[in-house]
Amino acid sequence: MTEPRFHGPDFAALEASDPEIAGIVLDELDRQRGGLQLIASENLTSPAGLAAQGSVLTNKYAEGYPGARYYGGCEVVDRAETIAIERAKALFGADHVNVQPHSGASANLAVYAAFAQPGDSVLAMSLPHGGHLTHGATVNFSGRWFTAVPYHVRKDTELIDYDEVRELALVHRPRIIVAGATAYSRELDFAAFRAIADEVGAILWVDAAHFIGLVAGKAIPSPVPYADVVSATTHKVLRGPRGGMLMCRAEHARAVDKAVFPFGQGGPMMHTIAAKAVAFGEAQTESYARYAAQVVANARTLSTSLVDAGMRAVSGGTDTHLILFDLQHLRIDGRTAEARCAAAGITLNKNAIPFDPAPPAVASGIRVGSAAVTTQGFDAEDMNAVGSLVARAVRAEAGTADGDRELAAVKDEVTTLVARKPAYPVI
Ligand code: DSN
Repeated sequence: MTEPRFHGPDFAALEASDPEIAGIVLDELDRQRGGLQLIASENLTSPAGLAAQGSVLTNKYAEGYPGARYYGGCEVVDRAETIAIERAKALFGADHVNVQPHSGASANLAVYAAFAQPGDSVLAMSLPHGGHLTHGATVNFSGRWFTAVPYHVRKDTELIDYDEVRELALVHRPRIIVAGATAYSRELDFAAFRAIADEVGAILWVDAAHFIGLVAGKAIPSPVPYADVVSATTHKVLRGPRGGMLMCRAEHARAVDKAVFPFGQGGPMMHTIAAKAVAFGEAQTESYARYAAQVVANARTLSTSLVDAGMRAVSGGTDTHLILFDLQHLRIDGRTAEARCAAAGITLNKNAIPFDPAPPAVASGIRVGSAAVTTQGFDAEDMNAVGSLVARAVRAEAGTADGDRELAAVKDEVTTLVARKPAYPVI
């Protein structure tokens, strides 16, 4: 009989050597399983992906790229990175892929490094209207080192104002135009962005961090044919490990690779890259395509359910995995709603809405997403139940006897709901 190959320590080893940290891991598993996870940027990575990430590949230094490393002994991890790249190229139809960025923000730093010089202007969605810190916020490197020109959504439709994007592009002649957001629930018009970028000679960068998993599952159109460069994360709808990636046209391959390493990063995380390969493999399956379609269907059901319960969906609904709700007419701010939901076992986040009169730490809205609960197998009936529970929690006045009773009742129902379709049922 041959001995089984050692593939990494099992959880018992952690429990034996460091029960304190082992206990935290188990507590977090209980937290993820015990409540409704509605944060739009989160998901439940597969057990196979977790195994790859928790593997001995973490030990290897591999500065450089497959076949051209600055360390010996990279022949095995080269195989993992090459498979990750090839799977991503096939999945997205990209000319060139870089799977080394440690995070979405690191990937975005590399885009600036590849395509712009400090002081250049960059046209991107305003953060309060749904953009991202790395799209020119003053507290971020992007706002400090580049001249950010923000575009907005229209007040009447709450959809991106493409006329304003074009007008600003003609006035400011930006080096880069960014399409992408963290709190915008509608499909982006990549063709419109491309036409504007071509008119002013700008690079079109699509930050697809939020929705790349829907693109992988063919649930929404792909930005790859339109963009010079696409940045993304692998841990949101895509359901892989926490990390980033870049895709670009062949002509930009060298600039993008040099911007990731050596400009922005040193050694790549080979364990995470192996887990990215696992996620890309999983995303090539029919069952993943069904998952991605269900994520959108579930977000729409949740949106309808909460609108029926008296909330206002920003832009009237969703085409994706996330929805933004304006709570102003309920006279409940986002911070209060987030806290009430937390007390009921529902995890979501307060979020600024376009033209928000409240400061970001309070915010007038909440953002919800369907990726994690869909991974658990939630269907339309479950999402209607989720909508009703969220609506009850948001309205329950914590600190009053009635409110606390209601929050406890909602929490009981949340516990029953998630127990029927638990996260990680096989662990
Ligand atoms: N922080 C992420 C989100 O929640 O959308 C984006 O980086």
